[in-house]
Amino acid sequence: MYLGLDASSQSLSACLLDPDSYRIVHECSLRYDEALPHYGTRNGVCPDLADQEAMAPPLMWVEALDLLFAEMKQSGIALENIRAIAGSGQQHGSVYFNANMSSILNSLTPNQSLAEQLQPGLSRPLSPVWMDSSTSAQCETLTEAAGGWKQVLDITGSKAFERFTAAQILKFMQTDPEAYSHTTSIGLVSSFHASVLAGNIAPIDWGDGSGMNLLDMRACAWSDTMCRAVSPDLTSKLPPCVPPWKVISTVSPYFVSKYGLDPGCHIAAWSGDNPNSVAGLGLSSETTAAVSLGTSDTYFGMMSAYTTDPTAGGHVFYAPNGDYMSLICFKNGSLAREAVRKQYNLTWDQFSSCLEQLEPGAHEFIMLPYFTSEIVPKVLKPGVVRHHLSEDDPAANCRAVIEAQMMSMKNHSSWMNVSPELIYATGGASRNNAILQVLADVFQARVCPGETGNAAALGAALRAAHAHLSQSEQLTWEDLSKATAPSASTMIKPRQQYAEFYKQLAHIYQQAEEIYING
Ligand code: ADP
Ligand code: XUL
Repeated sequence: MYLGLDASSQSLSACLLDPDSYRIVHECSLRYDEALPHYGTRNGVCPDLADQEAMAPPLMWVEALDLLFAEMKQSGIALENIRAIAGSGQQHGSVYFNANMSSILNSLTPNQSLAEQLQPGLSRPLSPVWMDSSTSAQCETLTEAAGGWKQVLDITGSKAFERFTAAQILKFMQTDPEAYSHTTSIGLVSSFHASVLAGNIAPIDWGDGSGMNLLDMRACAWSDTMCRAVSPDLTSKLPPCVPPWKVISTVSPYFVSKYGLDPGCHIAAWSGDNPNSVAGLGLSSETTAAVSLGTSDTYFGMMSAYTTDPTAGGHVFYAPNGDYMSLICFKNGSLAREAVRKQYNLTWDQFSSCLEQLEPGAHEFIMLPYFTSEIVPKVLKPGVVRHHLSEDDPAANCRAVIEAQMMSMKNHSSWMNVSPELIYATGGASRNNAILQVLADVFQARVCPGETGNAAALGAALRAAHAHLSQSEQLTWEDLSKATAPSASTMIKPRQQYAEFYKQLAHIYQQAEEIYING
């Protein structure tokens, strides 16, 4: 079997694939808040931090690893049959190691938990994660040091963003120079999990490395200009950057003795959740886009050439096959949908009924849904604006929040210059057909929900197979991903009668957004 793990914002999930058919044979998941309540997280992050900060305890993530392997073993899964493991991490989050980490990883004993053993190897007990937007000052500093935003965009595929790792490292260095001086190595959420499984400090793959503002996207190597803009010693603290299909090691003896894994089981490089979702959805053409409706909403597609967003809201990352992918991230994804659902005390079924109650075009309301600060468009101060929309009307608010999200995706993806004919959907909300219908109507494209709500875990499992098999045979990524592309039987069709209405609404949203942002 091939195992894909997904260490996402709120949960750790596993997806096991049959080695011949690449079909899913087992899936399981645990939510950090519920399975590990002693860390006190809310939606996977620590409550009560300073304004705009978002952090999570890395020890919680490793405790979750122990728990998930124990659960899989207990439910009778033949873990000894796993040939290779790869994984997916929430992007941008960083983990800080001191000089002890390497030897701790090398000598993990099954008699103690991972969390107990790894604790002395961390130089920072909390990891900043992608929801953090507290580093605007650092973004400015490093942009200036690197020669301006156009230079940063050109080198790294993105302008400096608050959640990206470069600005986060700079903030750590400025606010806790003592702890920074004890930091000998910096990893990502993805490479941290890979390090634990491999029993060695793991490299960072190109895909997740693209979300750091530190990778030279043309050279596939750490950019001197960008690293220096953070700190002259930064390059010495970064692990190597490797292709996403690299086998980095065999599994650590810890997992062999404790959970019965085969000592020859390969650990492949982990990557970010968005590149993994590209793999899990079998995305390979520019006319097909994908939407991930998870804690954040992301919109992404494949790119044949390196093209950056002139409006600088979007990103270019490396895809798992070594091509480029475009990506836009909206923070008010499930966070905003949940806020509306909870405000009116609705179940998801009731939310869907509300959404279907009102016909598109039969109303004039709009909502700007910044329940929390927003990445695209950049809104640092949360605020919800309702035009012609009464807060007392649950159905109207359900429709307004979903339309607002889809309008934002439509408007902000226009730089990609492709009108997708087909959109694959993944993430927790992709099981909601009423939401997907709005997506189909707004983009006038067919929408196909993924076979699993978790394309990131599936993509990781496929990447494990790709890395493992590439060692001995010629295997094209296209062959492998065809095996799992979502089936057309569950396709949601766009309703043409709403095309014109949504075209007009897109202009209205664009104007409303501009007025909100520019005052
Ligand atoms: P992440 O991987 O970012 O942690 P997921 O992709 O697992 O998140 O999505 C989790 C979210 O999915 C939950 O916060 C919840 O709001 C949403 N969700 C779950 N079921 C539904 C549903 N039926 N309709 C809409 N949203 C849903
Ligand atoms: C992408 C982003 C989020 C995280 C968490 O840039 O910040 O999608 O990867 O899912």
